[in-house]
Amino acid sequence: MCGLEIVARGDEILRIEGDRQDPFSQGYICPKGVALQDLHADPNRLRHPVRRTPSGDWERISWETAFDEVATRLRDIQTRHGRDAVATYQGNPAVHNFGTVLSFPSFARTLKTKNIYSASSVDQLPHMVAAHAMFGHGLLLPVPDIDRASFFLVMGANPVVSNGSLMTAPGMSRRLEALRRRGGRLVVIDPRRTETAEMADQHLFIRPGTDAYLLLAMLQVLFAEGRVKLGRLASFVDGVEKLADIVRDFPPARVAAVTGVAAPTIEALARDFAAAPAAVCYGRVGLSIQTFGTTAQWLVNALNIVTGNLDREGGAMFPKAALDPLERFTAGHLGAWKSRVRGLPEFAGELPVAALAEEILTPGKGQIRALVTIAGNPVLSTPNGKRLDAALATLEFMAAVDIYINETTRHAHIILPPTGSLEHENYAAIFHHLAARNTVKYSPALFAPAEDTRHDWQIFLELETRLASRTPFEAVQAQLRRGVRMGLGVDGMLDLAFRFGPYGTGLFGDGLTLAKVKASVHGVDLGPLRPALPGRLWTKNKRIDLAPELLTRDITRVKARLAEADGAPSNDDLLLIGRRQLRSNNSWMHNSERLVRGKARCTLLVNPEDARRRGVRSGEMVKIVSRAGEIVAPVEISDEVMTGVVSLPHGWGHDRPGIRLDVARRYPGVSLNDVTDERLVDEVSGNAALSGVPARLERVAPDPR
Ligand SMILES: Nc1nc2c(c(=O)[nH]1)N[C@H]1C(S)=C(S)[C@@H](COP(=O)(O)OP(=O)(O)OC[C@H]3O[C@@H](n4cnc5c(=O)[nH]c(N)nc54)[C@H](O)[C@@H]3O)O[C@H]1N2
Ligand SMILES: Nc1nc2c(c(=O)[nH]1)N[C@H]1C(S)=C(S)[C@@H](COP(=O)(O)OP(=O)(O)OC[C@H]3O[C@@H](n4cnc5c(=O)[nH]c(N)nc54)[C@H](O)[C@@H]3O)O[C@H]1N2
Ligand SMILES: [Mo]
Repeated sequence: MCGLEIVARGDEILRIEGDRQDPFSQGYICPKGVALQDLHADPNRLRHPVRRTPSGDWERISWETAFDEVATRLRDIQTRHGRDAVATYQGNPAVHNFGTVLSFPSFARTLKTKNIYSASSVDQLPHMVAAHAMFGHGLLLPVPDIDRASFFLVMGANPVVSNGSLMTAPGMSRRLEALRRRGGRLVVIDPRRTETAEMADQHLFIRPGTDAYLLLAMLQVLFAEGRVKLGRLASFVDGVEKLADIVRDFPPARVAAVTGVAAPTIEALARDFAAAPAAVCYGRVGLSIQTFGTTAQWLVNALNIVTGNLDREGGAMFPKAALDPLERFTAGHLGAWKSRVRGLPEFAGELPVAALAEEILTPGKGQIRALVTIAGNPVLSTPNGKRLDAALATLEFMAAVDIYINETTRHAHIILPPTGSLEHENYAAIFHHLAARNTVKYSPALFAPAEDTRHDWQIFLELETRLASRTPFEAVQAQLRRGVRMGLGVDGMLDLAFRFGPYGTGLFGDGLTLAKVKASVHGVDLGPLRPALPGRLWTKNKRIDLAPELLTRDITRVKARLAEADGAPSNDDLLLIGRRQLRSNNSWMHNSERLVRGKARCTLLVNPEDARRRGVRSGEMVKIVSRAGEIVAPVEISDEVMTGVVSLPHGWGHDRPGIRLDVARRYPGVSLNDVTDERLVDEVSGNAALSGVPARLERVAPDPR
């Protein structure tokens, strides 16, 4: 979503800079944008399908052979073991790839399997479950109107580094500086004093996993002191009394010990938030990847609603993108079926990835025997990755649609590599829908695709066509569908989406078309976010439920845990959290020298007091031990983390045999997800609780060498 100006000669990129004329990003660029040139030129990037040989080498095969073999193997396994024996896992870059967004769903439907997984359940699933329960659609996600807010309460997010997530807004530091310049206030609640916290008026440490308590207490203060003011929302919000009832049991004094935030601080925060002309509470990954993920996201919405800040300028608003994903994707349903082994609920047709390894390893009807991964690296990105790593090695068949042979795809029998991101057109369908300003932008392919290569969407279409052709009649149908989609291409489909979208006027008229968007190379500004409720709600009665049964049920668990915390003897466990770094992108941009060089970054942050108590020193190697496993990492002593908390970035651990990442393997680090625990989940959604994992430190005897 950052406009880029790329200067190239032939196939060589000379320079990448931020596009100053982009109406949204206004010249902002981050190091990962610059590193696109390394991806483009990376000799490790696959350009042709490869098949693993019995000796563990890789041989090049033709696309036709690759498509035929993958389809035949998948279909054969489904014939022998049932439909659910084939699983798919879709990773994060899939959502950034318009071709995949368009074509993956029908490919997955063709498989007719219940075993559909994605990175959603190590990320934003709790947001979606809360949005579905309250607003009627899992993708109706409120976005902070950051450019007009006067009070920005950030919980479990570090937008200065992550650049904003479910809040697309390039140039976050600039936007936060502007907020403070206009007299606004920034408060950050995080177990680590982050880069965002450094810019804030106030930073509060919070014990990992306890945000629900803090939010309940803030709500309690607002109700008790008569500060609840829904304003125009009152006419379409239900459940205010029910919420008032629930929060009564959580006065600040009751939650101070468990959260680590003093009662008067909670009271003042609640009052200031309610008094601000336009305030917005924003809770992101740190709130979702914890055991109370969905409850926390529900309460964030509730706080915005009872202070009248939902759908208000400067509050939490709903963008209007040129292509509306709400129209295109399912609104969602929760728990229509459960995972076979542990009974975790599906949401919108997907099962939580925390269950993937056990579904592969546990024998019985419905056991997963084959897997297709798409733009994902679950060995490094999902809980207890080591166990999944072992599970993948037992599969009868695995295929990967990916550009690298990495920790996950090394288990594949066949890898189908798509073109690089500069070799196809780009439209950020999902991210315009989550943006802090309405804009539309299309980027044409900069380079012609290398010879004999395929785009992601073409790969799915080819596989789908083969899989859908069970009978001669179905084969004809599938070929026809393929013909239409090949003919339209991504451009054709996008043009139709614009014409029939919120800014279009159909086939005729002077509404938005792809041609118009293409003509504005820097992007088209469609203006600031505008109030959209109740019209945009997807609930049947066009009303918001502030206290839906699905969510309020979890309060029982919240209370039980609070009572447990009261009685628990203190032990020596620390709580392990992650952290993101500017020159990193989950697990997969570590093969760019410019992003990984310098001081080793995969260090364990330990508070000075915890370090002293355990006698560990800076630079020393320590073993981090959890229920799921153990890893060894160097200590970095820092009061950036609160006492009782340690932090390690995720996405590292490039020392596994068989990967083809020449740069990354020189900066391996260790994988945080070898110690995160697949058994720790947010019970409402099944999202992995990757943050706040109990762990202890052990000193490692000095290496005799
Ligand atoms: N402990 C801990 N774990 C976490 C997190 C955390 O905060 N803490 N964060 C979680 C979050 S939010 C996420 S989103 C997940 C990410 O988890 P994943 O999506 O599983 O992992 P990525 O590292 O994003 O891997 C992306 C893969 O896509 C490939 N790729 C890149 N571009 C393309 C493309 O255009 N097409 C195709 N087909 N492939 C491509 C890359 O080679 C790489 O293999 O990690 C999660 N894991
Ligand atoms: N540079 C860079 N940018 C990225 C990515 C990347 O890997 N690198 N990944 C992208 C992706 S896939 C995503 S989803 C977004 C995520 O975007 P963000 O949500 O902004 O990502 P994080 O930096 O992981 O921020 C999570 C914060 O939650 C804190 N935290 C952990 N546990 C708790 C808790 O229990 N309570 C509270 N209150 N805080 C807690 C952590 O200390 C951390 O500061 O970033 C995206 N942008
Ligand atoms: Mo993510």
